[in-house]
Amino acid sequence: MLFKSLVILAAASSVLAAPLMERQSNASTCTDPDLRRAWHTLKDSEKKAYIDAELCLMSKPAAHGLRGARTLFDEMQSVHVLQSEIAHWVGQFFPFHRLYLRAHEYLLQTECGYEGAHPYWAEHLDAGAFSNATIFSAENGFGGNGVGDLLCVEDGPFANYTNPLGPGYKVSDHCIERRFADRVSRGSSAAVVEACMAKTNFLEFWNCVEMTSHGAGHGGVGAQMTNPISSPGDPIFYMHHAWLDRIWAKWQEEDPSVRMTEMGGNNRPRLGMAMPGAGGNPFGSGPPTPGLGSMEDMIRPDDVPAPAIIGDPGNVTTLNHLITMYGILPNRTISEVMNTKGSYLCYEYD
Ligand SMILES: [Cu+2]
Repeated sequence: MLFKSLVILAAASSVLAAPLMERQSNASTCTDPDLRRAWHTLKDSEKKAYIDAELCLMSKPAAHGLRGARTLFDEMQSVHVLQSEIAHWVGQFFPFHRLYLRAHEYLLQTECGYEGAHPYWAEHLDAGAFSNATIFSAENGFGGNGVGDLLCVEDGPFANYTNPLGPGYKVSDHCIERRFADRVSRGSSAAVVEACMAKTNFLEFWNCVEMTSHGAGHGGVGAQMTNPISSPGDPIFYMHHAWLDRIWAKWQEEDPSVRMTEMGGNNRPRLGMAMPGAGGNPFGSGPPTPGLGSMEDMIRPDDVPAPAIIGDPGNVTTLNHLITMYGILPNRTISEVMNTKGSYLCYEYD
């Protein structure tokens, strides 16, 4: 992608804008997909380009009027805060996060000149040893573990960021917090992923991944990442979810005639699944997170509107279900994001 962009840049600057523009749903189909690559395979210069673009989002003022957000980075987080309850333990868990990642990538590209595709964290390679993962390098990664009572990440590029959202629905300034839990991160292992990949229908596959690999990644990084509402306050969130999106894409590719249109599940979380383990780890995986408050603290403020479910009149998630990005990207139906190489999205994973 980077190479491709450079070629395009050399060819004609007016053409450069084309791949960065929001693709329209009626555009021609995807013939030259962007390649989303594993973080550890990127050159140092490519890692730096991604980190610099994320820092750029953290420096640019909010532009979409989302509550509490000061920067574009915060606004991305806010899109998750506002919809957490209808984006987890529901049918749109995978499609929502797929469009959400595209929104993040789109802002990196259009607002901050990022020319690469969204990388992912090949998390299974670090399962059981997140604290040693190179992605948390201070020099060319996301910085390391949190320190002190507040669990603040004090090394690496994001050490000085003040995040105004979270924990949960709260609007309160805090650092980016982490507390690695290597035991919990074992749940990101290749064996666990394989077990989910072997599931033969979408409902079993989705529940398997959300319960295991998804929770292990959040719990294994710890602190802010264990919060099901405000977790995108840690920029590693996007790398974790790109890995999960890759798992879904690879599963879909194993039987595309069925799995590119296979959707289902409930539109609202089953009782007890949205916020399991009140006072503990809300992803249901890993130890309680001291210093962040319990789930009881995460009272929904009156000014947060109840998330709306549009396009699905019943309680079963269908391809007509509308996913909203609060204006960062136009709303899309689930059907439009089912194929990463379709008429709307155009990328693949290595
Ligand atoms: Cu999420």
